[in-house]
Amino acid sequence: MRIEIVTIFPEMLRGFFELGVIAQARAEKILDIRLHNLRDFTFDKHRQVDDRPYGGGPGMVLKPEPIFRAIESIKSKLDAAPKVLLMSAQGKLFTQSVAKQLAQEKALIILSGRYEGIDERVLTLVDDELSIGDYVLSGGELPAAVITEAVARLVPGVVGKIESVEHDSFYRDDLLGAPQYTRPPEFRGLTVPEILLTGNHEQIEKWRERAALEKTLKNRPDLLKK
Ligand code: 4G0
Repeated sequence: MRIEIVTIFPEMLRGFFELGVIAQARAEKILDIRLHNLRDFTFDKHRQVDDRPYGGGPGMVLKPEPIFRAIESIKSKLDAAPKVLLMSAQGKLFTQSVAKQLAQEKALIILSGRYEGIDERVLTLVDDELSIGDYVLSGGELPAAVITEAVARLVPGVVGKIESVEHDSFYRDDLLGAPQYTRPPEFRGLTVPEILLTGNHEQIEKWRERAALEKTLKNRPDLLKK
């Protein structure tokens, strides 16, 4: 899968994609992630990506021209038509189910917006405006990284065994994962539930189901109502 990210701060993201499962998948050519500096698509002396808002008001607004040029340039080098996503605090909520849909695409272009604003005409290029949750950040760079990782993990071969993806919380979207323990059996007076030490897999499975239900009730009662 190809993922093209357009941002004014590519350096915020470079290191993130050079570590862990994403870096491994890039080295194996399963993922082709490319960062583009929006300033490279300006042609004026000051490489200006933003300008004052029409109608007045504080802050600066991202200009349409560099964004149009960036997206047109990227598209011209792709074999398949990409889905174009805009990271925005005003977008549709990004969930695991959206990640699964996006993981079916051959190519994505992710445009990282800025808090102050973006010229609305850019939306004519955008298939979906996405938000990773109800909070505001200065820019869409971290949301772009979040979406890239969540989608990339679902691309076959990126996460070692498919089991490691399927056993995650949210593999089932109605129940959180059961608590996990490792050695030692007692640490600073804190013990591991006896049942897990017995090797009785039938009883262990029952315990895990109940424990998962209790955790879901405590942390995410909204999931149980569904
Ligand atoms: C507001 C995404 C903020 C509007 C981006 C961009 C949080 C998120 C921003 C835009 C962000 C999130 C209209 C492009 C940039 N903050 N929750 N800041 N537009 O996903």
